[in-house]
Amino acid sequence: MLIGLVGLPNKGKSTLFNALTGGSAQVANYPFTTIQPNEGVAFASSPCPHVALGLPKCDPNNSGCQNGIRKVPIRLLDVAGLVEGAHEGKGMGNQFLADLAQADALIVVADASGKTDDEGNPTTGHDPARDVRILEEELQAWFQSVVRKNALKNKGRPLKEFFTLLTGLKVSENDAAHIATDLELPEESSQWTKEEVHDYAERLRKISKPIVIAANKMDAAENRSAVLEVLQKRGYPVFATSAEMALAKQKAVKNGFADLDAASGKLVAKSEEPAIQKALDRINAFGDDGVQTMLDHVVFNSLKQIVAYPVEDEKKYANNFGKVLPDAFLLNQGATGKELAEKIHTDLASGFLYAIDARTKMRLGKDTALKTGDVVKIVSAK
Ligand SMILES: Nc1nc2c(ncn2[C@@H]2O[C@H](COP(=O)(O)OP(=O)(O)O)[C@@H](O)[C@H]2O)c(=O)[nH]1
Ligand SMILES: [Mg+2]
Repeated sequence: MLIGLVGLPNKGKSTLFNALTGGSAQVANYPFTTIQPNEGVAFASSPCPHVALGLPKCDPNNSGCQNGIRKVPIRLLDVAGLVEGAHEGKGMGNQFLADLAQADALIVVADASGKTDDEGNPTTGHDPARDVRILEEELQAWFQSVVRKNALKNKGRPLKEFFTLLTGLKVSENDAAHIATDLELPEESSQWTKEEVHDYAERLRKISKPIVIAANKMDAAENRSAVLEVLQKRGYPVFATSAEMALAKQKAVKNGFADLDAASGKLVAKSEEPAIQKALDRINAFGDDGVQTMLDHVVFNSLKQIVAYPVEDEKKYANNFGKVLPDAFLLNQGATGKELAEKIHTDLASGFLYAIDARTKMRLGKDTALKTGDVVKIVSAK
């Protein structure tokens, strides 16, 4: 799972990236090993079943558990340089677009305070909807150029082969074909009109790169509800965020100035010093920084993921070494026990016999979809 942070310069992408990946060093084993310089590990959060099962604790291995919340790692990409004209190669734009092709979803970072212009220079009264529109136009132009290029390349060949060419954009051949049928496009892709290329690219973009908007720098916005309303008109989910507040909160805890009260999400001062108290009061007064809520929305709503927990010993909710709920896996909504087996190991999947719901100790039907929080024992011939 790869999520890209995109936006015009100085809107807060890197700050958001740092806020979301800050704690990543604390979790030892990620299910992926190669991490690019601008890539980090962030965490989708979901209630850990150890709480509802009344277990004293869990022993997370591929994930973390904080205050009863399971933290499932995902990859996050800070994509700088997606400026106006990027699709024509401006500012090494093509390279950034190539990085983005692998993303499953995008967070478009807008400056809700209106205090940075298109180039990232200080200003006042900048329309934050522009921050989204320019990005949208760049993404659209990029998708159009990819579609046009491959449509011409596929001249004289069956349309089926054109869909295969698009898989680099992380779109399934099924989805690519479905859109073409829906738009009633001609079989010969090199004959598609400009409008047909535009419409096809737009549908492809929306399905392969779902967007949410971070209305960032909300702490510095003058009229929060007005800004949100303007951004909501773009037609994507909008989240009021303050990456700066999120980072400040983490730093206050890390530096020993405060504890985080899990229930209220507020900082509790550990120091009597007025300057520190004042800084903490400011953070607490702002309230929810919105950053984690937004990421969870991307994973569980935009990308329709669930979290499932495989165990070998369903009576103890543990693996063979007695480790309780060691692993958490993200799966597509609708995934079955077999698909969970595929995520774990190819042997487990090829020898798959059936799955057991550890809560009920009952066999799951072959086609039964797993639910988020399910604890599952896979029974395999291998
Ligand atoms: N007030 C405020 N400033 C922010 C916030 N997020 C980022 N900034 C500031 O905006 C500037 C640009 O941030 P940066 O993350 O480097 O932007 P990028 O170019 O999009 O990566 C820096 O001075 C940040 O401190 C926020 O939530 N609130
Ligand atoms: Mg940056």
